[in-house]
Amino acid sequence: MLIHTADLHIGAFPRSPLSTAPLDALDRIAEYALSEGAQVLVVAGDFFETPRLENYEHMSRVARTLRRLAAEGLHVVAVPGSHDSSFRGRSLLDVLREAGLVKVPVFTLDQRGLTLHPLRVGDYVFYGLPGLRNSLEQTYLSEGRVFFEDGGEEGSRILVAHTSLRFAGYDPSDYSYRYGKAVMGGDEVLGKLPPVDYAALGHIHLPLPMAESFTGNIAYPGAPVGRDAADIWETLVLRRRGFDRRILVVEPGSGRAEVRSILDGFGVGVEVLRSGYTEPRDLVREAEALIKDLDTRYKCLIVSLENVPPDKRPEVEKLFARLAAERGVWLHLRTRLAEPGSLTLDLRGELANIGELEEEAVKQVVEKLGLNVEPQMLLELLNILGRERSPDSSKSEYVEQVVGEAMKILEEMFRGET
Ligand SMILES: [Mn+2]
Repeated sequence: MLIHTADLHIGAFPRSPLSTAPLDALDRIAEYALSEGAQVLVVAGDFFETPRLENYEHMSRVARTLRRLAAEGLHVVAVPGSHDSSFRGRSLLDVLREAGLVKVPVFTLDQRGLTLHPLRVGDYVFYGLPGLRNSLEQTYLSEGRVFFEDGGEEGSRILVAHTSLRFAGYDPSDYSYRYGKAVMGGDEVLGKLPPVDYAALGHIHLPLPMAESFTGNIAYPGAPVGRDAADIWETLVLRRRGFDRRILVVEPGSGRAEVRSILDGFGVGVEVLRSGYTEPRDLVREAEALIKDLDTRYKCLIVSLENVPPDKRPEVEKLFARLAAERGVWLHLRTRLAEPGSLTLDLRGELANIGELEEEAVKQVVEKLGLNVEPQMLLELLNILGRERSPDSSKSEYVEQVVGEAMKILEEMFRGET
């Protein structure tokens, strides 16, 4: 039996009260895996928030948890996601694999396409489809250029894939820009591949199908915590629908699996405050009452400032920042995205999600300004420049590293320019 999770995003919410929530979630999932007597814990991509996690305390905790699972004879199988593999395809998973703490199915890229190599673990044979930059894996899938290398292995075939698929009448790209374009439907993809008994997916942070238990051969468990305000918002929406965050317990059969959800809030409580007041103090008082009602380890408050007049916003923001700091609350203030200016971008989607929104914005800026630059490079540059300093590195180390990496990207960007 397998435990299927994905999108842990360890390292997300840096320097915020939520920064340890993904680590706690991993611990909790490990406990479930042990108590359910699972053979394998599957992490379908985005184990980490970034390819370089510089918080040693977080890394140590991950290593400790994985070592405990290894000691109990439980295997962890993971694939790189779109977040945790670098521009050059390197990932922290490489380090954990070398340390013997996770197993990563091998893939090779060549003229023919993407070839997935079998990895035998316990009763199962795993194939791993990584999330590639620019969702390149989608191209390979749609062109029918994903192959399984067949080692003649016996056992249930499990595909672990980090990609965006249309699913059970749900198109992720309709819903939010952040998932990129879903080129294909789940059935279509499975139809082009050798038969699998279960496709363990990652990338979409929402649980799909949104059912407690089902029989099927493909599913997104959804993220346990997520990585940004959009995910925290979704957690609230899930609860309003009587659902929650979850992991999946999977018993693969022949061509399909029996799947059951373990619903869990992973310690994250969320409240939303819509401002009807114009008096900042009233607003803060209302927020305090909401926070008091949260009895979870992690407290999140989303405040919509639509009704606060622009001249009062700085005061409101200051009051809320203080409140959040005092109460150890993760706070998200929602305002209008941007005032229309000379460069207007068409960024639809309900919520400002930094990751995918950034990607779309950069793409549009490059196009509208007619820049001769790969959007992906510019994004990489922005990521480097915007990186938080880890508490373990000195200011000068940090500056040296950021400048060094930024220079490398700049050199690459302007290579060939005369
Ligand atoms: Mn993710």
